[in-house]
Amino acid sequence: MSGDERTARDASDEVTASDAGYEVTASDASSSTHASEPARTRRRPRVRGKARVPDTIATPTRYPSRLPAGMAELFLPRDVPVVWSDESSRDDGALDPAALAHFDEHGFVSLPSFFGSDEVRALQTELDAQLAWAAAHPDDPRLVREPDADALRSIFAVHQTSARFEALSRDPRLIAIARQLLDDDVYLHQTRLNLKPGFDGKEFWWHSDFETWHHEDGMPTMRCFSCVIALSDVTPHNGPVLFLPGSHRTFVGCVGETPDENHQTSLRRQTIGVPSREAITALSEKHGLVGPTGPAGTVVLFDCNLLHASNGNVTPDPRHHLFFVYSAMDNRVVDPPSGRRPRPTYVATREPRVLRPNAETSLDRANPSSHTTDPSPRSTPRSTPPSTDRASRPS
Ligand code: 6CS
Ligand code: FE
Repeated sequence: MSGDERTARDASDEVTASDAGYEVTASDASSSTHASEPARTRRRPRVRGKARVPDTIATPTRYPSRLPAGMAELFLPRDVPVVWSDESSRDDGALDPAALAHFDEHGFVSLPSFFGSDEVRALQTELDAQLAWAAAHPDDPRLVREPDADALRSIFAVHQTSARFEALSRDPRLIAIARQLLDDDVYLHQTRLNLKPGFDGKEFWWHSDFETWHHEDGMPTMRCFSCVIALSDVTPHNGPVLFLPGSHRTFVGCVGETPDENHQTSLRRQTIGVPSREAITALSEKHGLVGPTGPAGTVVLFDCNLLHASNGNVTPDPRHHLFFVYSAMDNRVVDPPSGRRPRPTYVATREPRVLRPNAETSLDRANPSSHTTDPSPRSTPRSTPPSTDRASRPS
């Protein structure tokens, strides 16, 4: 058995960072986040060894990753809650205890037909409007294309390009769930459409979102989750998101340093910040692998550190997803641990705004939202590329 295999197989419960020469102490941990420590810290990673912080990490972090070649992959037990609120503070109308327990244990929960058929029709109409807008603005930086083709893979910051989706992100049901899971006011760290058209939709490789959001965006800790709204039926065949349930309780520190402007390639095909094949094998043997399915209107919630991936779509049927990434206000982004320039604000907001529930949801409106005004916080005209955002340049 190779050293890598041994490390990966021991992975899930014990910290193996001493091989890598790390020393992360409690005081490092608290100074690394620039945010208040979690109210209910369960267990700190016990990482011993001589301090040898690689050049890629400028600020101490309790979640080291992007490690230089030759260092060992790390497996750190989660040190913060998955469900942050206590029983008493849960909002009515949010997840029931069984759904909450499922999310806590497995790192995700599927809510079939969360949105009804009228709502789904309205969302699909809005999807079509977004695709038409994208076709008319092919150079907009919010558009991300497939790795080896010009086909559209993602549209980022749809809360800027679609008034309807922006309003949907503040649907009272979703806000109640977000507040329940995160126990705080919440903001949108990222929104996007992930398109997987029939025949042409390509895969997403295994990764933890938090690994990237921590190292490239400066998200302090795992107090964040994705809300995935199916805009088309999701079957076992057309590329459902696959999860390693339970993997959200292990942070995998990945080997491979971050290239400059990594997002320009990583959003098309991620190769940096991904666990080794040995790690994925070990974690899937330990936890199993699931791919929740359901009709359009199904909602899947998953923790920011849950390992996930999806296959390409060789079927004729599309698999289109709308993503809202909710994060706690207390978990607002800081400077990334690398000291590098953070990613553009259309990928990760740097000016969080508290989301207030929308009394009248966007779905009450009959027509797709207009693109004549951009509802982004700074009211950027839609013709202005968001790459010129102040926060996307070093300050
Ligand atoms: O890097 C990111 O932020 C994005 N990339 C992936 C593969 N998942 C999460 C997120 O959309
Ligand atoms: Fe992801």
